[in-house]
Amino acid sequence: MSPVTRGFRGRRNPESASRTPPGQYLTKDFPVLSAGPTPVTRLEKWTFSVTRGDATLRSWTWSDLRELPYDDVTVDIHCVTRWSKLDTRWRGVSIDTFLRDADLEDTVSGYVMAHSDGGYTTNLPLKDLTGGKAWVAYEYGGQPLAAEHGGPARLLVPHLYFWKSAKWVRRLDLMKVDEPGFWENYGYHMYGDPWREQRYDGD
Ligand SMILES: Nc1nc2c(c(=O)[nH]1)N[C@H]1C(S)=C(S)[C@@H](COP(=O)(O)O)O[C@H]1N2
Ligand SMILES: [Mo]
Repeated sequence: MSPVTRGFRGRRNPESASRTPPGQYLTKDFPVLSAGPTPVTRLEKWTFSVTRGDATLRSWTWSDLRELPYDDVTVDIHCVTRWSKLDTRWRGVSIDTFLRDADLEDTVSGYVMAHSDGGYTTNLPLKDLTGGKAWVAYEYGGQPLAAEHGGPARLLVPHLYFWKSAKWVRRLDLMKVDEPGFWENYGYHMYGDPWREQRYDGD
């Protein structure tokens, strides 16, 4: 009798193995992980802003967002609870586009706090959001992003553990100094590189 396998474990091909970070298993499911209830914001009231403390550098309505150039990206995602999912398909606006439109001439802000409806926050280095590495995503698998997965729009930063991809994102706040967000305050790693297994503070 063959042992029970989860996802592709034990059967994966070399290519998917090479795309699976240490300590992760592959799944075809799309688990939902939320620290609280799913917030509901009407699209007419939805905005996305780039701020620096009290100063709003630029804000976009939902229809503004939908007029921005978008990327269709296929990426692998890695949750710190050890599931990884290959070849997820998203549509979203590159963070580069927002920062360009915000006329960001900022050489002092090295970090960003992402803020979501419901109060969730997560911190990232600014350079991890630029250079075509991160998006505000509003479609998944060719459909509008489901509310439980962060719809109407979420941050997508696939090269870091998925807790950095803030669901229901509404604001990016530029910071001079790195500060912990929600999970980082509970001992999760300040950076969260899945390939270096940066799960917890000290990893
Ligand atoms: N606003 C918000 N964003 C969040 C979370 C959350 O609880 N609230 N959970 C994070 C974690 S731990 C993970 S693994 C992913 C889960 O995204 P999913 O529910 O679409 O799989 O969202 C991240 N973004
Ligand atoms: Mo997670």
